[in-house]
Amino acid sequence: MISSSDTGSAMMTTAINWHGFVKDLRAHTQSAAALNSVLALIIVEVRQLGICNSLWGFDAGEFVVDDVKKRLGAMLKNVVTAERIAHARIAVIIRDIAIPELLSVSAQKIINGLSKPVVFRGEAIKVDVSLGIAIFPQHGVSAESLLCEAELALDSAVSRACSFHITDSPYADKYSALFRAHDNLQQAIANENLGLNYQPKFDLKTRLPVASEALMRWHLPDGGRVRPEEFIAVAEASGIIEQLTDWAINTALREIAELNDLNLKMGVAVNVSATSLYDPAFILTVESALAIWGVPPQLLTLEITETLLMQNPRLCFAHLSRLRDLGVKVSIDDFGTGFSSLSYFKTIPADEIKIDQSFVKSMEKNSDDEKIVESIIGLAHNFGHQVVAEGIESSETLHKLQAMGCDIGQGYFLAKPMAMDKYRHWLIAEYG
Ligand code: G
Ligand code: G
Ligand code: MN
Repeated sequence: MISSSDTGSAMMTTAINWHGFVKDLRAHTQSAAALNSVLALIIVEVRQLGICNSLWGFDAGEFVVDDVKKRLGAMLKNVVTAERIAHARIAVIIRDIAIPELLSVSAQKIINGLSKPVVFRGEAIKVDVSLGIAIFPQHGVSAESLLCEAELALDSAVSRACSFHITDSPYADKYSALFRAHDNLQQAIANENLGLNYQPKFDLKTRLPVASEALMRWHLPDGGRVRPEEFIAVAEASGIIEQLTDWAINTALREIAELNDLNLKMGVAVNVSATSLYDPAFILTVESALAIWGVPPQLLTLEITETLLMQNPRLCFAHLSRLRDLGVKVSIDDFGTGFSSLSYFKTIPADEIKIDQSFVKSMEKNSDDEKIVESIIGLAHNFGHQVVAEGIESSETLHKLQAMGCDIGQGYFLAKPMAMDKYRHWLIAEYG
């Protein structure tokens, strides 16, 4: 039997109305476009709703969401819609924004207004929120791109532990256009719009190239090229990163196998995003790619960024160990930026440490950075890892690194990234 108070709180439930909200947002962006006015989309996330549910029950969680929604509707003038769009998220549309620069003041007002505890059955429940904000037309001209912007801004607020974030660039519009232009990734690959550039890595004792790092490029029809740091995040968010990583590994191994056939036996390093590494199927992808292209596993290095590794070290370490069991080498990229503790360092299943280029580039000017580089080299050697310095831009830096006993070097001073044709010719001309 349902008690009367249960019935009362069940009625408090605010249904998730994503479709209704998107329809509203479309209508409001269209009228704002017609009236030449500015509107703001704010996504409010109620933090720790799960904890609230566990402590006080689901009724309490629902009550909190409903209360936040009501308060949001009443708090600011010009709020045209406040809808629950996900379990812990409420989206608000504010129209006729006269001075977009003042939105941060509105955001602060919302945060203050929501900081007063919600009282549920005599309990004062403290509400903690994060806000993601995007502005029409500045950050997106469609409802979808605006939503994407606001969601990204919210993620960014949450990951930086800030209470709110206003998106700073029209990122989604640019990339949704990019993705639309190519229909899907398969087509981009089939049309050979993706390519790898190879940047040599040199043995610093012999100055001979020992391997290269494969760096992905997206070639646009207008001749422009997009660098991975600009599209990897989008690929991760849209779920096509596995295909991209798969493509990068297979392409790199195919091209390296062709070099092997020419007696140019060179290793290759492929950058792998942590999202791909988390996937247990990734190990199988690597194993089958090695078999397909007939490349000995020792010639493949996988570079994983230290920061990403430290977000879930247990899972990453387990998968990296299995990759090393295949005979593949593991390199910790951008080392020095991820604050791994020494207790982690001793257990990292790695063959190679790549010192982040920011330290290497400023070695000449900054003696602290020089000390950091020297310390990393010593630390890595003590744990039996090979050390790579990336971002070598001058002969002074090169000589210092050689004197410090750094094993491998990479950088514009030694060689820039090259397309495969150029890389092959370069290898033949210099070392063939
Ligand atoms: O290639 P630069 O030339 O712009 O590379 C920028 C960043 O993108 C680097 O941090 C590099 O590690 C990363 N990167 C390059 N190619 C790939 C790739 O194939 N996959 C992933 N996940 N990252 C890549
Ligand atoms: O994060 P990752 O180490 O994978 O980044 C490699 C990136 O560094 C690529 O974008 C590559 O083009 C770039 N790079 C390589 N050598 C140098 C260098 O000497 N100077 C600068 N500025 N960038 C470099
Ligand atoms: Mn790298």
